[in-house]
Amino acid sequence: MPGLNIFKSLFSFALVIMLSACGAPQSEVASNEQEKMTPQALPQAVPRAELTPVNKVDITTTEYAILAPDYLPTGWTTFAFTNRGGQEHFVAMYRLVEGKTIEDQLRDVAPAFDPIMQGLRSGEMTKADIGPFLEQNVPDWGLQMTWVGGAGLLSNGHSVEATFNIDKPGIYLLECYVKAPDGQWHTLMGMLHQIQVHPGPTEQELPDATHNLTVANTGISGPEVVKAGKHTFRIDIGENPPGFLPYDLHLAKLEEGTDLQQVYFWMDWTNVGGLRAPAPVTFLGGIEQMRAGNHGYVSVDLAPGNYLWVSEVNAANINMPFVVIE
Ligand SMILES: [Cu+2]
Repeated sequence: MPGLNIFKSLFSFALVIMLSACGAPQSEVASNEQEKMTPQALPQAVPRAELTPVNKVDITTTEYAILAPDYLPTGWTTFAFTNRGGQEHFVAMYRLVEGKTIEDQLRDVAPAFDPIMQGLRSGEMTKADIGPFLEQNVPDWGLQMTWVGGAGLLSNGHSVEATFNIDKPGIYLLECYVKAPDGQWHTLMGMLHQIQVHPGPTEQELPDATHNLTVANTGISGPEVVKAGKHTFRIDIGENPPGFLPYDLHLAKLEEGTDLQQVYFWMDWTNVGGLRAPAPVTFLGGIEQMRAGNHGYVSVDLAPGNYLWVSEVNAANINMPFVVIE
């Protein structure tokens, strides 16, 4: 349903155990083909000693704020994300069209989403009305932000590291558009934060991935069993879904009796009750929306149990359960 995806984009609002865990350090020019080579054979454009470390940034969420820097350099960036709120939060990052700022977003784009949810709750609107409503009530530039990543859904009291590439200077926003228990958007309650990005390093040392995941229109490919412990998942966005909003990928801990259909329903903000706190599962982080061809990393410490990778976009199809063993 393209209209819905457009709406979403307007709502400025990722038994084979890869035990060969520690690959060689990769410069950002490393290709997938290169990754398949042995560590000894991996060509490097720049010696490791000359690579700049990934920029590590502390990000904290509360109700209702995103505590983050106001300025950052371009380049690979790790969000060391802690959720100190009581509700689920995420931190999606996108670049605005040149010349636009958080003031423009708050005045011209974000408010359009309130009447939509009110209309959906009351039954006066259906999902089919969302796209046309936004086309009439949001300027074109509101459709044209560039999603670069950020840290995925995180339950209260948890921490995670998400690494992604901020590729160009510009005005970026961090946003959480989870809904409060009363249905109000976190965005409009204070969870929109502007970051001005200036030119940074070009050759950086990227995380060593222990596992690889790829998100495509047919689903998610990756390991179905992993060992307990600290892991860094490399998440490649292989394709874009139909419509405007690219894929993201979130990690959820499944419990005995977790209703997967309920989880998939919850991932879709256009559902009344969708993305509305509290979530039906514990979220452990993830990577936020990125266009096809990009990738990011999620570093988490996993205890034995059952888990789920799931995207906000088309969650009923773009998901993959996996098991963590001793
Ligand atoms: Cu939030």
